[in-house]
Parts: sequence; C-alpha cells; structure tokens
Amino acid sequence: MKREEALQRIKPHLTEHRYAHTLGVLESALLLAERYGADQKKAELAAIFHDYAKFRNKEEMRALVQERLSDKSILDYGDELLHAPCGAYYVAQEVGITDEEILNAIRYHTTGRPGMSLLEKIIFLADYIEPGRVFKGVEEVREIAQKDLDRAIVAALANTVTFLLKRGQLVYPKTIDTYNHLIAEAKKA
Ligand code: DGI
Ligand code: FE
Ligand code: FE
Repeated sequence: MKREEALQRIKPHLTEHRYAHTLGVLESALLLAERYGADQKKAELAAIFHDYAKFRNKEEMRALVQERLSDKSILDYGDELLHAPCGAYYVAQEVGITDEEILNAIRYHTTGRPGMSLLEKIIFLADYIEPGRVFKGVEEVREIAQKDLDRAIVAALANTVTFLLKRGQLVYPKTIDTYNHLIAEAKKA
C-alpha cells in the first residue's frame, strides 16, 4: 500500500490533532528505521496505522477483547490500553494488512512487551519522541534515541510509569516486564 493511500485510510478515523501526531510518528519512525536498519516500508505502514483505533467505541473494543483476542489481561488496566491490540485486529480485518511484524508493532505500541522486534521498538519509541510531543523528559529520550534504541525505550518506560504512579493510575504489568527485560538484557551485554 502506498503512503498516500494509507494516510487516506486513517484520516476519517482520527481527529486533526491525532492525524498530525501520526505524521510525526511517521517521520520519527522513518528516521529510526534508517538509523537502526529496519524495513522502511514496514515502519511507514506501522506508524501510519498505529493509532487507527484511538477513537473507537470503548465498549465495542472491550467486547472485542473478550470475544476475539487471546490476551484479556488489558481489560483490568484502563481503557487507554484497548486501542493498541484492537487497532491491530481492525487493521487486519478492515485494511487487509496481514504482515505480523506490522500488526505486532501496532499491537504493542502502548505497553511494549518483553522481546520486542526491532520494528516494534521503533514504533514504540517513535510514538513517544515524535516532534509534536512536548512532555517533560522527552528531549532527553530523543537524545538517547540517537545512540541507543533500548536505552531510549527504558527511559520512555520509566517516564510513563512515573507519570502513571504520580496520578495514582494502574500500571499494566507487561509495561514493567518490558522495562525489566530491557534492563536485564543491558546488564548481560
Ligand atoms: O495513543 P497515544 O496517545 O499516541 O500514546 P499511547 O498509545 O502510548 O497511549 C498513551 C496512554 O496510555 C496514556 O494515557 C497512558 C497510557 N498508558 C501507557 N502505558 C500504560 C498506560 N496505562 C496503563 N494503565 N498502564 C500502562 O502501562
Ligand atoms: Fe497509541
Ligand atoms: Fe500514538
């Protein structure tokens, strides 16, 4: 699928703000793919579709997870997590993308998972550092991202967990597992 066609496919599903965010994720993902040697075309499609389900009806998504998806654990950790695994499902069903690497990059873009592929890491990080993001600590993560992909993800995860803790929100265990996995791997190296 060509870039223009993919962008046309997501536009009706997103607000103007979220569409601009998606263009930022696309830009960052392509730069990271170049730097770390990932497939540019897969990075492009995964970035464009990563928030495809951001504005879907939450009840519909909860029902989808209950009925169709194997991992139901996200249901207990807040509705914000639904759009990633449900997005992967809808993108497969409605857009016809079948590449599991692309679908996994969409599926795990919010929480990460232990053992992420290069493409998954790139989409996870691009979502965090895209030029439109302004939250505290993002500039430091952008700098680390120039040199060390895993370290940048650890920094992003640490910021996100800190953010959730400060607001008294639930932290999804897989987010912590991802953090621990990357720290343990860095110690081994
Ligand atoms: O969809 P975006 O806004 O571009 O970014 P995202 O997919 O990373 O989603 C961000 C939201 O997800 C934000 O509200 C915080 C929430 N979130 C991220 N990690 C976790 C989380 N929420 C819970 N409960 N647990 C997590 O581990
Ligand atoms: Fe998202
Ligand atoms: Fe996003």
